[in-house]
Amino acid sequence: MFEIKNDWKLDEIRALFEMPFNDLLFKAHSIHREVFDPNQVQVSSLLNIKTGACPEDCSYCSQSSKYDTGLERESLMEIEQVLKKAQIAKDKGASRFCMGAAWRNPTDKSLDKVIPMIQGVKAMGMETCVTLGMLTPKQASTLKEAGLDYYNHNIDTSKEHYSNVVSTRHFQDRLDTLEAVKNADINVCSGGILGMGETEVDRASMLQSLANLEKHPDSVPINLLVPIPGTPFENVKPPSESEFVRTIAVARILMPNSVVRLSAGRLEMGEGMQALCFFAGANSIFYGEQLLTTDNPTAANDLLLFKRLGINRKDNQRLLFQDLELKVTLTS
Ligand code: SAM
Ligand code: DTB
Ligand code: SF4
Repeated sequence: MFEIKNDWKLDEIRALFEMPFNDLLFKAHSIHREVFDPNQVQVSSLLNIKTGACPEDCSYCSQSSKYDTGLERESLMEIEQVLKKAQIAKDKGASRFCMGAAWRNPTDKSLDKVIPMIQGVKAMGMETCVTLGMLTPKQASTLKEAGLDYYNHNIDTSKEHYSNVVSTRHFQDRLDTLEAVKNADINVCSGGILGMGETEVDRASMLQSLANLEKHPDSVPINLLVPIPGTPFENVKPPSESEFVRTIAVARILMPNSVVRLSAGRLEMGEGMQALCFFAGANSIFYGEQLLTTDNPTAANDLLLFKRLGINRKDNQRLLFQDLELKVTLTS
């Protein structure tokens, strides 16, 4: 464990962003090694259990009803189908299964349908995570009673840039849900997206909001925007590779005990960039061919990446990967 600080000043964080790249990475990696095994990366798989027709207007999202993204709407999946997908993810080596729904917030009736999914996935021996939109404190307690391990709810960007990204809710709404999740004693997973026209100061401010929460999120996903045709952000200029890696490094320094997830956007990242992100302190990925509605690297490619980088060779996930490693070796 590392000393936790949650009174970070914006200037202190900006100063980290402005450090020479090598110094910043060295600092982040040194902290990373003190807390975590630097060659271990946690793997989570994602499943969208309800697709599209979302009333929110998040400018990055394929599932908002406000934009014509060509996405086919699907109502809540049946539990049998969900558990089948979860078993596939488990067989491929995922240790956590995260279910997402395109809701502004779940109704109590829909939450009742998600609960057996959580229980079913847990019974398979995987950790569970759901991302269902805004929650009331009572709904958060219901999820806790169902045995939920993690709730994902991203703040997405800085409080200053938030209204340029979403107009149908406020930054404070996100913080309120995070508070409800924390109070229900569910592990918090919260992070953001880079590549939505934000400045470096916005990135610093977003990380400041996460790092100054009363308790740091257990898990911090850093997504690179996957540009979706038909959304307002389809043509926004992405950050440079070093800007992205810097954000991972600063997240690691500010939140030393949190797992930092290199999340959406990995299809656009080469082996070298992902390796730098792992060096800078990322120690989790989304694993499996699909994110929610867009593609992710194949499990076989990720296993090859891990093999080349010597990741997960020493821990017990090696057992889970053994079969697939063999397949990769035979087919590559
Ligand atoms: N509706 C719920 C919500 O918004 O909290 C849960 C699902 S939502 C799709 C989960 C998260 O996925 C968003 O908060 C955002 O951070 C991320 N996300 C969505 N679309 C993305 C995109 N095109 N590129 C990168 N990340 C994206
Ligand atoms: C997170 O931070 N990233 C994931 C998960 N939490 C739910 C979602 C990424 C979505 C990428 C775009 C898509 O596939 O629709
Ligand atoms: Fe809806 Fe979530 Fe997409 Fe926003 S990010 S439009 S809330 S599914």
